[in-house]
Amino acid sequence: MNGVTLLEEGLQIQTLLWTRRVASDLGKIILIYPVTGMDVFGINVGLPLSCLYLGTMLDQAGYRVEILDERITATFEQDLAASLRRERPVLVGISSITGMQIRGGLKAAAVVRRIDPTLPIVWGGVHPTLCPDSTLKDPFCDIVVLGEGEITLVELADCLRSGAALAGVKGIGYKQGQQLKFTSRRAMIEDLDTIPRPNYDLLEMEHYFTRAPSTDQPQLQIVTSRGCPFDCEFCYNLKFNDRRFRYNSAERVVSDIRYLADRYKIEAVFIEDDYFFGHPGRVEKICDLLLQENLDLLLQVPCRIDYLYRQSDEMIDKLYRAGFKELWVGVETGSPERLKEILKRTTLEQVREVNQLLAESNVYVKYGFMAGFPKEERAETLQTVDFMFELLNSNPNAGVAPVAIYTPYPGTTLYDKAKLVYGMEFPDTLEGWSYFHFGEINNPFLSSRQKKFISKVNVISRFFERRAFERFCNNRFKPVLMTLYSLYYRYLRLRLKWRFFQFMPEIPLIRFFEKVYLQLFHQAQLSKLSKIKES
Ligand code: B12
Repeated sequence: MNGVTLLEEGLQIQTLLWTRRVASDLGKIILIYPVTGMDVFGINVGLPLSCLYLGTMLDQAGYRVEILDERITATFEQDLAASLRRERPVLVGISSITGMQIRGGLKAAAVVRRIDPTLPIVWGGVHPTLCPDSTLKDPFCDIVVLGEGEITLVELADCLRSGAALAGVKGIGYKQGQQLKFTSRRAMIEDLDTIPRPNYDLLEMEHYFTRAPSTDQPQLQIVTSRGCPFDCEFCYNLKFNDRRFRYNSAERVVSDIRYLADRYKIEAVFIEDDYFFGHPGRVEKICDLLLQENLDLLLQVPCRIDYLYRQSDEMIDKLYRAGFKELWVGVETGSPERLKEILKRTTLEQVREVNQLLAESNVYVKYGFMAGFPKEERAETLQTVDFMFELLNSNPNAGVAPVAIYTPYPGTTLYDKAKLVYGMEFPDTLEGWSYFHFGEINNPFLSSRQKKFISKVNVISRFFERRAFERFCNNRFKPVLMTLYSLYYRYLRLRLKWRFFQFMPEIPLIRFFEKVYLQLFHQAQLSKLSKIKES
């Protein structure tokens, strides 16, 4: 095939596999992506990848898919009601992680029930998969899909359309009278290249451009792999992906990136994989293909420190030249003892050495920390704070995310420990879980003094990295805000030096202003959008 690169040739064959299964129209399906409770346009309102991947498969199978994303519309319930009245779908699918996103899902389900009480409501995603019983028990749930839903949802839709028995669909839970029935587990999709590239025509793409934190360049988001082989005690992967790591081929990854760059003229891509670097050979091949394709994009990607620690200077340089200029590294804690306890299987020494190395490159490395792990003492939280400043001071290209307050999410080892060892009580209903919001959970394994202290650290750590604060000040108040920042920063460094954290009246004020500022920012964007829609 003249003029077609090897890359495209291989994928042309692949694409053939993705052509529509049937010519005819099998009906409509509505997929819902509720608000997550921390949605800010341009910052983290990224593509609803779950609904996009599912929608693409359903579209291929002959269904007309409508994705309703509550984050991007001010008239969500009306839009949903109007769509239901316009045409009865085969099913309504709701995507949810644990926490506030469930609340939006329940609100949507209530609209469905009100308008069409017999219409099947299908819940899927991380939370329904990790807590299937309490999800399925909920009156606003008819069926749960466990794990990745691409194949299951198509089979389920066909089954509901034909009236066949649900028992024949693997990987679901459904109600039979008062009983909850679960079918056998569906095997995971081995070769992710068999999953079609997302059909972006299913979305109003203009809403999903976020900004690369280090450069503010417009970016879109992709995933190139699923799962992670490690067993960090705070992570969902153990249960959700069985510690398996599955991935797209290097050719497919670069072709997907190229497609986004060509079609949407983006300058950056956020790779949202849990463990992108899981297969070093694939990573190197991706770099070679990116360089060959000369895509010149900024790639933002999470990364484990031990991967970087094992790389040669040449490979770090190749990563940078290929576009991997923004790395997000979960360090988790500055306490060696806690680090061991949570089975992160990395060391602070590795972080120090890599940070030194990256200080000589232009890679922007952003470190993530949590505080409030079981048994964590104040001194250990202070070790975390000190380590954050050590990293910032020894690398001008380093950044730190605000210290997240550790929250025991379902399906994780620490969740089981919190329950069994500390007698922590967790919600046992879907509604109960909708109020399970990170950082607002009463962890019994911490003293109230420690909880107060960690909450302060969570707030003040927003000011540790100047560049990160500056990013939120791109408006006419910038000079004033940055002057206030510099003053507050000096005041904070003194408090940290003197280890004096009493009487911090500004803490609740900062929380309040931040919440209002982000909400105003988001609402302003929403109203701008609805005006554009109306025009
Ligand atoms: C992107 C992302 C976000 C974005 C979400 C918005 C967005 N889309 O941009 C933002 C930044 C808002 C976010 C925030 C947080 N996140 Co987050 N996030 C992710 C991430 C990295 C990718 C999600 C994704 O798109 N995956 C790709 C798609 C294809 O996979 P999927 O969503 O699992 O969908 C598949 C299946 O689940 C299923 N499915 C999903 N929905 C549905 C619906 C139906 C009907 C069906 C049938 C099937 C189905 O089929 C899909 C295709 O196979 C995941 C980790 C991961 N790799 O998944 C963490 C993850 C979801 N986040 C997590 C957490 C803990 C958080 C935070 C608390 C972190 C923090 N401290 O800030 C906050 C909490 C937000 C809140 N309010 O509660 C946890 C959730 C754990 C849990 N029990 O819910 C995850 C799993 C990370 C982890 N390692 O534990 N996050």
